[in-house]
Amino acid sequence: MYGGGYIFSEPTKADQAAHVDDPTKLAEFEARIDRGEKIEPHDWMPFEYRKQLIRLIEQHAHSEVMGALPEGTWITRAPGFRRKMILIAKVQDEVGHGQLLYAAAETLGKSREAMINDLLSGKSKYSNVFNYPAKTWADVTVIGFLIDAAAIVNQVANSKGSYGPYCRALERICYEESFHLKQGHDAFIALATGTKAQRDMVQDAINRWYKPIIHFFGPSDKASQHSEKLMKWKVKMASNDDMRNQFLDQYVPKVLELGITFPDPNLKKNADGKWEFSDPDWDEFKRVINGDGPCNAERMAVRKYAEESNRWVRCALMNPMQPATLPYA
Ligand code: FAQ
Repeated sequence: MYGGGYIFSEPTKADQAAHVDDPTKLAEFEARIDRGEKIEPHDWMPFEYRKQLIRLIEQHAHSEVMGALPEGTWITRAPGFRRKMILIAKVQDEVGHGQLLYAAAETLGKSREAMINDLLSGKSKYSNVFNYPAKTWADVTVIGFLIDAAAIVNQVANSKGSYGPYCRALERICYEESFHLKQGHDAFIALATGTKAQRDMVQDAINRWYKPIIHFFGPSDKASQHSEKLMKWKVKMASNDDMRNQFLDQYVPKVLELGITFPDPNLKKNADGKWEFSDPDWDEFKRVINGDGPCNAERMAVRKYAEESNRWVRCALMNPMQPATLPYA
């Protein structure tokens, strides 16, 4: 069912270290990547390429599903019927993105169940930003505007990458994220041009979200563990620092033009066109991505509750006596 017949079972560290790819196949594979060809699930691929793709796509899928939670809590409290309908549609889209991405990761041979288990056990990560609280409606506008914008910068770049199923999923996701970004910008503008209380609320939200957004693109290029390999194999099409810089370039002016400021006196563009900012506290980033952020426990508890209370639905769908009901990816 998965990975064109290939079933990925995570090898031990010793086996991984001992694994050597066939050098001829590796050279052919790298030549295909250099020519800009797409790699498809039935194609030969290096062990490490498969493993890295599973890690990255799986984390991305978890991020979409966990990312629905901070905004989801605001559906009942959205200001007005129109905003409520839009938010319901957006949250539903995010979960749909999770579905698309789990399906893309499944083509590499890891089952969805194994991925969900790894999320729930804390083995697999998800984006840092979803471990912060959405305290006010302004937080929802910051997520819809700036987190979606950050996600688009990353996803548009990576949709030009080398693995076919991931790129196709990203293309579709980007269309929907563009709508999310527009609605987020609209809601953000409504507050930023509103009453003093609304402006204060949006400024407070920006003050709290600034650092997590800087963290969103990952550690600096010097500290990034996976970038070199992922960029060589065209899984990542831009480095963490380049994506962060592109985001700041596009969106800092859009916030400043509304009279909202950033809580960092050192945020500025230098003569080379690169953004500079204060040390964003990478220790906090590490704590958050390793399970010790302000909302990690709450988010995981909600996910575990959903997993357990809906198990009967999956069991009914996955009855082994009725293989035709399996969800073909
Ligand atoms: N959060 O070596 P690098 C969204 C980890 S979707 C948590 O630089 P890499 C939609 C990294 O995993 C948002 N962990 O890693 C939405 C690694 O740990 P590991 C998600 C992070 O992979 C919007 C370690 O640090 N998008 O928002 C983060 O080369 C609104 C070392 O880092 C994607 O997942 C982080 N921010 O580059 C939904 C896109 N950054 O695994 C709802 C695909 C780094 O060795 C509402 N992913 N880490 O234990 C990517 O492009 C890459 O994975 C990066 C990180 C760029 C995120």
